[in-house]
Amino acid sequence: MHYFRSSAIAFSCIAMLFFSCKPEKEPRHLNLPKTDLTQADLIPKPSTTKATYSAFPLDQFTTIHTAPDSSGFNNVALFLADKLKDLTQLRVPVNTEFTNQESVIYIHHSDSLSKINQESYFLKINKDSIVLSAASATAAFRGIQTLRQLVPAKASDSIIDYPVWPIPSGSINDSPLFAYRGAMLDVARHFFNVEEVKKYIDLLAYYKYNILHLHLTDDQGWRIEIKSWPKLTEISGVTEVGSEPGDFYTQEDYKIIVEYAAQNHITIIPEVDMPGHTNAASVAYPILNGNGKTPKIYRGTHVGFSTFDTHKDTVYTFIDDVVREISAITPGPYFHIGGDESHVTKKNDYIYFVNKVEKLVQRYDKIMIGWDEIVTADIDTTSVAQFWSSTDNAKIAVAKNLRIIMSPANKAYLDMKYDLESEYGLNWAGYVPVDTAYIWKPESYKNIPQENILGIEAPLWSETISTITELEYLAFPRAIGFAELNWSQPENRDWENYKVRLGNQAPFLEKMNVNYYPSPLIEWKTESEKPKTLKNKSLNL
Ligand code: TNX
Repeated sequence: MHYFRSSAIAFSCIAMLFFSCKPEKEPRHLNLPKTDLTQADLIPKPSTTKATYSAFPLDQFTTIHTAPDSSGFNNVALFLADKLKDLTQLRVPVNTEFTNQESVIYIHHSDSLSKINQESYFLKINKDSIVLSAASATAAFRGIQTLRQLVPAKASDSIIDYPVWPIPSGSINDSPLFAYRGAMLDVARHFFNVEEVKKYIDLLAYYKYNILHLHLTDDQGWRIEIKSWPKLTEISGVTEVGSEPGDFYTQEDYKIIVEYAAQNHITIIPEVDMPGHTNAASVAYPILNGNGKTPKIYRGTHVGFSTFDTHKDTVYTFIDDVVREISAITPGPYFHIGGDESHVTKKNDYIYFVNKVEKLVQRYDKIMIGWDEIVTADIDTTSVAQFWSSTDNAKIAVAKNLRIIMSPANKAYLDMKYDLESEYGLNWAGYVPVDTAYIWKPESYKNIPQENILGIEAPLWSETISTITELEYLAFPRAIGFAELNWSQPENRDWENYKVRLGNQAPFLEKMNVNYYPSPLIEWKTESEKPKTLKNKSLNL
């Protein structure tokens, strides 16, 4: 039985002539299931959710529209249409002239929401429309992720002869707790190519991350083309930990990553680690070296043996060129200078170095970020400290009223093993099972005042991983928990409740072909009844 009138279709299509059109449907009372929006498996959990227990029928009649004057919203709508196609095979038209009044997803800018927070959105799901009001295009993008998570995996059994995906009705009011919701990927110890980074971005965006920090240089390799110092990648772009060759990003590759991240409303932060962790740079240009030894290619995993010569003018000319070239292709506001584990740099030299490099970073209009050791220098209050291990440094950062990124290794390091069984990872900061990664309060950790905290960043160091499959094993599911700690209000976070929602992410993760660690703490709702098996891959260390 068909629910549309052929005459109406013909009339509408002729009237619209050049515009793509969809057959109009008659008002119908579909036999859709009762729903409860408050029980949806949303991660991160939204600020407030109210249910109205019916459903919006996502089907072949659905169209997406954006307010004509909302810049950037059209792209968000196209993104949504693309994801709905992946989920349902439906081709949902965006901003076509023909509007089916019965099944519209309408996305628009709201002035009142932009007064609350630039990422605030309000999602109202009715029986015949979905209205997404958003503070900005970025806020709309975050709201779209919520909507994606509400589309059921399977179409509903209904009395009609075409598939319908019932979206639970009600309203969601949502804003992030932290403005900075980050992940870090070490592409220096092992290289991950553009396609692999894009896949990581896809997954991060789905959980409302907005920062991806790339650790681009270290003792074992230099991963970003610098045109004025070509040997960096010619010599040190091709080595990494273990016996396999490394690789690097040309500036064009890097721009592709930056652009792809921007489409996902994610900012890329480049890191050039210095004055320590610089063996690869010194192998390419020995004049930079300051540890008194002849620099040699290094494929091991020890840290703390390398340093730049902090008193040479050439070193600062070099850094100026590097910061200038990378900043020119980095639209985001930050430049990360590393600054960690400079064990063979004298204390005063370290301070002198960080002070000088901060000025270089500022010359190129970037805000400096550094690992927590940088607080021992005389840094500006505009600079940002990334807390990873030293509580003393965290105290200094607070005393200096710096903004702080929270990456405590014993909670937020994605490269720590989950448990004794973990195939990959390190354990110098302890084991970090899925519950330990989730059950802590970033907003009140180590007495750091919430006002100083920008948000959590979860670093994934790559000494023990060399493939995307291994990356996924360490990052997932823990990265999903950090997404919730970063976004959701503390009163909305609860391990028992989170655990269930996490288990229900399995169909999504499987559809995305993510090799997540099937932690025994979680009841995974896999599509197939088969237990999830791990893909083994030996490391060439
Ligand atoms: C410490 S965290 C490091 C990295 C290692 C990591 C391994 C930090 C700022 N430095 O060089 O890769 O531990 O977990």
